[in-house]
Amino acid sequence: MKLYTFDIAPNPRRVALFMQYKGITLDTQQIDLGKLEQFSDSYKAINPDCSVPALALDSGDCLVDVVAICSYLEGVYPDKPLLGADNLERAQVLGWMHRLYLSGFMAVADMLRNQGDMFKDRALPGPDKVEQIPALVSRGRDRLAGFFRQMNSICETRDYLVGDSLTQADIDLLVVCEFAAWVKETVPESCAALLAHMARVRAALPAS
Ligand SMILES: N[C@@H](CCC(=O)N[C@@H](CS)C(=O)NCC(=O)O)C(=O)O
Repeated sequence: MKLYTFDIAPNPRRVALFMQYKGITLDTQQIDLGKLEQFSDSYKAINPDCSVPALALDSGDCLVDVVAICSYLEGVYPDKPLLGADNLERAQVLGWMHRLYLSGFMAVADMLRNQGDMFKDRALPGPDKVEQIPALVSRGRDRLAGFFRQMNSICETRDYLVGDSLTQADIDLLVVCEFAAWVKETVPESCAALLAHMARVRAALPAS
């Protein structure tokens, strides 16, 4: 199998940290989003969604969503589980990954992509033109502030989002909080429990 990725981008980073924690190494190719390589004919043939990450399997199938890639890799590399210890925890981790993507990643992405020339006509990833809506920048900022507050309240009640050890939900929360720096936002000092959670996750990850 082969992983197509772009290390500095947030969704690829979710997979990179998953692999780093579990000690997985894969044949990997960087698709440079800065050079718009995701729109090349050769990459479109691999992932018509023109996004990274993508995991091309030896069967000829290709997985193009972080949730699907992590789920597949967890099956192949079950040691040091990151998707929960049992069926219920797995459902909870997948639920969190979905929720963090919708309410956290999308809030930052709305701020990032609905202003400036770099994302002109690319307000959403994908092969189709999508016009920017400048009002989504301030809405994204408000959503992100609410997201930080809500996640802080949750982190006040537990060390890890699911169960009593690290899961991909915790890694995703760290990545989205760090992604906020792309729009010059940071977790505020008032969100002490969320900041402590970030430190806990960083400490649990092996050095890259
Ligand atoms: N469905 C994908 C979304 C991945 C995604 O949005 N990736 C971004 C990088 S973080 C991308 O490839 N963007 C391409 C672009 O901006 O044109 C997933 O959940 O993994």
